[in-house]
Amino acid sequence: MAPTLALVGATGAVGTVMIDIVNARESVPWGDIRLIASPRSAGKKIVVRGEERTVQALGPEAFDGVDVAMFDVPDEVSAQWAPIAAERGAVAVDNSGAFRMDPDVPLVVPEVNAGAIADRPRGIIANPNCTTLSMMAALGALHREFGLRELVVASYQAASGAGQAGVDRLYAELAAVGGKNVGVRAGDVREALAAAGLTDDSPFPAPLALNVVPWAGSLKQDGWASEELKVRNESRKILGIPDLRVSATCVRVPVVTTHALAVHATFEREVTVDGAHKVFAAQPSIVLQDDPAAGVFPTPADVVGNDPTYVGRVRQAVDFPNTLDFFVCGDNLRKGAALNTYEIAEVVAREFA
Ligand code: 2RA
Repeated sequence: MAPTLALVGATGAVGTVMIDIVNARESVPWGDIRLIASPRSAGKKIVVRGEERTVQALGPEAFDGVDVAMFDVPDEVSAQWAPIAAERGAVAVDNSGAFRMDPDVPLVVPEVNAGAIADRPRGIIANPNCTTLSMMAALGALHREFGLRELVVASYQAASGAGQAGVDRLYAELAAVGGKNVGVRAGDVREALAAAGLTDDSPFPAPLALNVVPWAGSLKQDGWASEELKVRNESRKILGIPDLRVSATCVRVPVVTTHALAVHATFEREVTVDGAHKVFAAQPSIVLQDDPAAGVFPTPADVVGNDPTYVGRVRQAVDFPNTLDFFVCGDNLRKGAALNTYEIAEVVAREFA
């Protein structure tokens, strides 16, 4: 029988993208599709694959008869409810940070480590953080061919990584600084925001309009930001390289959606730009845009709304043997969140065929 899918967090920002993805699929492997959200959103009607469905309130019974439950909810909601879904017989595919580093929960990017899905003692599969995910298709493909040894990355993260509040804040700040002679004197951006009344709490620790902010996430030990440690720990787990040397600097930029990363990756074996191009070209989920002489390289403004990982600016590092530098862009709400979660669910659905 075709499995039943539940979407928990159906009315949230990522849940909404998830529904778009389900609606855009040519065909789906699901029998029933159930929408679940907080009691506040229960009763809302949403059309999924041509059929109007009523959002159910999150509760233990909502998982009865569910085979695969995708969670797009805050960490604490997943931490409480994904185990309940699993106890009730569903495979929980979770897009929060609650289980990513749990040794009994696989952390999966299907084109990199789909095999890990089978080993899920808790009945839960985790989806990586969007920053890690945005580069993982490219890194996984290169690792298979050349053996990754060291990774140094700088991220350029979009405002929507901080949720709708991040997007709203960026637009408000852009409106406050737009069309004026701002950004020419230290402090004048802050003054323009204050003049526009933007003195309330921002999701960002400094102005984002006309600026870049070297901070994403929360403060962890020794001055590291949580996002930077996620890049390190999640890359190690997904790639199956527990001693991978990783150093990351995460930066927020005034982009609405689509994370970008500058990657400096060192390999066991000799690498060439041609060899890397061939590897990228062979990976269906990667689009290679690498012709700088013609002005061809990926940028968030051209990538947003698309599913693949876009790769360009591939160079052989001049002073570092076996090392490539390249630039990747990935829509943090699609492959970085909803799409990868859904792709994991599709792999699990094959178990029911
Ligand atoms: C961010 N990666 O961009 C985070 C969201 N999970 O803030």
